[in-house]
Amino acid sequence: MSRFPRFEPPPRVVDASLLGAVVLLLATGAVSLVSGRPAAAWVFDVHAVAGLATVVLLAWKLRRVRHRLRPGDLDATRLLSVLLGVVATAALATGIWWVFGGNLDLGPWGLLNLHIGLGLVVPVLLLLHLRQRFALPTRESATDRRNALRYAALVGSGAVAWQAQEVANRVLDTAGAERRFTGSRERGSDSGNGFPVTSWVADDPDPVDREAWSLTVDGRVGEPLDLSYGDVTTEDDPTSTVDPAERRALLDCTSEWYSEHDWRGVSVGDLLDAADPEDGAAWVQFRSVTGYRWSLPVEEAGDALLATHVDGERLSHGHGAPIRLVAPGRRGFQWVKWVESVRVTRRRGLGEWIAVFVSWYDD
Ligand SMILES: Nc1nc2c(c(=O)[nH]1)N[C@H]1C(S)=C(S)[C@@H](COP(=O)(O)O)O[C@H]1N2
Ligand SMILES: [Mo]
Repeated sequence: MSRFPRFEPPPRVVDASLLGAVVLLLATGAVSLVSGRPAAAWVFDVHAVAGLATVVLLAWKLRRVRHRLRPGDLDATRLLSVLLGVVATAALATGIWWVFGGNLDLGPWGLLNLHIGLGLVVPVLLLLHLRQRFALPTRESATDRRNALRYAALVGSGAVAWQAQEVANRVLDTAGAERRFTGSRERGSDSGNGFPVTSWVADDPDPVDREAWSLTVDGRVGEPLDLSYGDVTTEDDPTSTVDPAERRALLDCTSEWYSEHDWRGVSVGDLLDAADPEDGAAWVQFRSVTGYRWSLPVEEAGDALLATHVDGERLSHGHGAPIRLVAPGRRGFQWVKWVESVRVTRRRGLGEWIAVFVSWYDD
C-alpha cells in the first residue's frame, strides 16, 4: 500500500493529471520560447510549478507500476512505457538541473537545449503510450472533493518549492542565480562583438561583401528604396542620407544565454517614413541573404533598428554584418542577421515559420 494514502489520488486521476501536466508543460514551454517580455514571466512560472508538480505525479505513477517491470516479460508495450518513464524523468531532471546552474557541453547545444529536446519527445511517446493504455477516470473519482484538495496541495507545494529554489540559488550562489526570468544566463554584455554567435539550424553564409551589398525596402510602399552600405551608416560617408539611430537592447536567445548592448544603425521607422507604406500595410518582413526571415507588426517595426554596430564596433560577420535586425523585447531568433530586404506586406507569410527551420545558404 501507499505510504501516503491520504495524499495520493486514485490511479486514473494520477494518470489523467499526468496527461494534463504534459499538455500544460508543452504549451507553456512552447510559448516560453517565443516570449521575452517581462509581462510574460508568468508563463515561465507556470511551466516551473507544473514541472515540479509533475515530479510528484510521476513518482506516484512509477511507484505504482514498477512491479510490472520484470525482465522476463518486457513486451513492446512495456518497453515503450519504460522509455516514456525514462525520457520524462530526464526532461524533468534537466529542467531542474538548469535552474540550479547546471551546464552540459553538447557541441552547439547545451543543457537547456537537451531539456527542450526531451520535452518535445515526451508528448510523442505519451501519445503512443495512450493508444495502448488509455482509460478515462471514473466519474466518482473525477468529482471527488478530496481529489480537488489533493490537487491544491500538489500545486501549492510546487509553488512553494519554486520559491524556495530562488532562495537556495541565491544562498548557495549558484550559476542558476543569474538567470533572467526566461531562464537565460548573461554572457558578454557590453563587450562589442564578444558575445556568443548563434545560428539556428544551418544558416552559415559566406561573409557578405559590403560593397556589393544593398538593402531594399519594398512591397506595399509608395517609394521603394535601394540603399548601399554608405546610405545606412554615417561611418564612411558623413553625407549619408539617414540619421544614425542608437538603442540599448537585450538579445535573449533560446539556447541558454542573453546579452545586452548599445546598438547603432538605422531606425526602421525612418526607413518606413522614407518608403511611405500604403494604407493597409500591416507587417514588415526582414529577410536575410540566407532566406531566413521574420515579420514584425508595422507599428512595432517602426521601433526596431537595423544595426551596423554594436557597442561602437562594426558588427562582425558572425553577428550579421553588414546589418542585422535589433527587435527589442523579441527573442533572439527573431533578430534576423545579414538582412538584405525589408518588405512591407498586408499579410504575414506563413512560410516564415518554415524558413526558420529550413533556411540555408546556397550559392
Ligand atoms: N539569418 C539568420 N539570422 C539569425 C539566425 C540565423 O540562424 N540566421 N539565428 C537567430 C538566433 S536563434 C539568435 S539567438 C540570434 C543570435 O545572434 P548572434 O549570433 O549575433 O548572437 O540571431 C538570430 N538571427
Ligand atoms: Mo537563438
